Amino acid sequence: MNNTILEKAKRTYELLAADEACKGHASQVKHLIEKLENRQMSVSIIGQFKRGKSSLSNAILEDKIMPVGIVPITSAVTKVVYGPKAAEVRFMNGVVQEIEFEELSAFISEQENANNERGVEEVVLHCEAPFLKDGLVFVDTPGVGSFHQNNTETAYLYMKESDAVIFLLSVDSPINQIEIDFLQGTKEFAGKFYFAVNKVDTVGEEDLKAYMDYCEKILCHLMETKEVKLFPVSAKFGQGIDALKETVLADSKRHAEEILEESTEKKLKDAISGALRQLDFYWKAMNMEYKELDEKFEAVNAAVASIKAEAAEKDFLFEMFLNEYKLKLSQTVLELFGMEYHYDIDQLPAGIVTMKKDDFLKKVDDLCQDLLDTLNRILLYREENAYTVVRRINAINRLIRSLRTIRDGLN
Ligand SMILES: Nc1nc2c(ncn2[C@@H]2O[C@H](COP(=O)(O)OP(=O)(O)OP(=O)(O)O)[C@@H](O)[C@H]2O)c(=O)[nH]1
Ligand SMILES: [Mg+2]
Repeated sequence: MNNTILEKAKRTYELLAADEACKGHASQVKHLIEKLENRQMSVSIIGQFKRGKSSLSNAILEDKIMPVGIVPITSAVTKVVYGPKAAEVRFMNGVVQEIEFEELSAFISEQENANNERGVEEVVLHCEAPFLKDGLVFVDTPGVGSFHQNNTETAYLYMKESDAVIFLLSVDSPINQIEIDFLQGTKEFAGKFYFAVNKVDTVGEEDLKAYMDYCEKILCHLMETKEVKLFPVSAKFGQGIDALKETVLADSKRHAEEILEESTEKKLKDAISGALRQLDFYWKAMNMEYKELDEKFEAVNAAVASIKAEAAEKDFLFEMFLNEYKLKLSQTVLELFGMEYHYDIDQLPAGIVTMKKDDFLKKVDDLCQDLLDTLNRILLYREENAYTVVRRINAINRLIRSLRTIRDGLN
């Protein structure tokens, strides 16, 4: 294997992991390294709402597992992996719940889980589709551009994770600005693109040709290439599905490494830029006037006190509340300092995982104290020792320089 990207990712990880201010970015890069080492490639279907993404997912997987419909449907990222049929919902608060396939709509459809009020992070399905047999992870995503802003935001957030993507258009509408913007965003992260045009069963040959020629020209321009292959398909009637599947599978066998390296390189660049932004906010926070910093620390202390008070009042002590407190505290730090504060969110089985009051309160205390100690340490709050301050400033400057050097060496 060409080790360059892997080595750069490892070097970046070492640098980030060594600095408490960059824990979240370190964990992002660690995930990239694991994916590259395990050659874990994903293929996601993305595009505007109602292009037929979920229908195409079902056609590719040869199983009607995704809910489809005439109104905006998919509201959560749905990953599919090879294995005996099973479905699990992963919630933002770390809870993982096994569900029956018949219950899927209740979690991933806009109608039954409007605005994602149930707090679904993602759904993972297992099925024995031949397409997945060699370890590909297949992903259906919410469509962009509908009235439901939450779906667009979820799709945009997920875009950062995609390796290979099938960008789905549909003959009932020529490519529009919403699709162009989304495609351009995805270009920053994905290592490979396939373009498919759905619903070809609804037009005659001549119209289809006109549509394909038109979209091809625009896509060549957007992708900055001379040639773009467009797969005409009908998810509803199975037309063209085999050609698309075979191409994706052949590439995933022969070129997985290249695709993953390309996507890792793009994602690494993004992670480093994120870490540099984080350090910039951190720098600003460190240089705040004492008065301003005092006010911010007071606000953090108030958030901590309110969480402790809330915890003390609880009658039922579910472990998932601890994750919810972590998310709340991270949000507070983000709002006050512009910085990300990373907590590991523990995965929990569904059902009622209760705790003893003493244990619960001790854990709440620990996670609050952890935040206060780290913030004090990294922001050198009220630090009087000039040597400590100079050493910290030098360390950050060194880190910034090293990260910039790695980033400048990436394509
Ligand atoms: N005629 C025809 N209709 C299709 C085809 N594929 C999907 N549809 C219809 O298009 C509508 C949307 O399909 P979905 O698969 O739910 O579309 P989606 O892109 O997943 O939609 P969102 O999840 O809301 O973004 C449904 O009414 C499907 O029956 C096709 O190949 N031909
Ligand atoms: Mg859908």
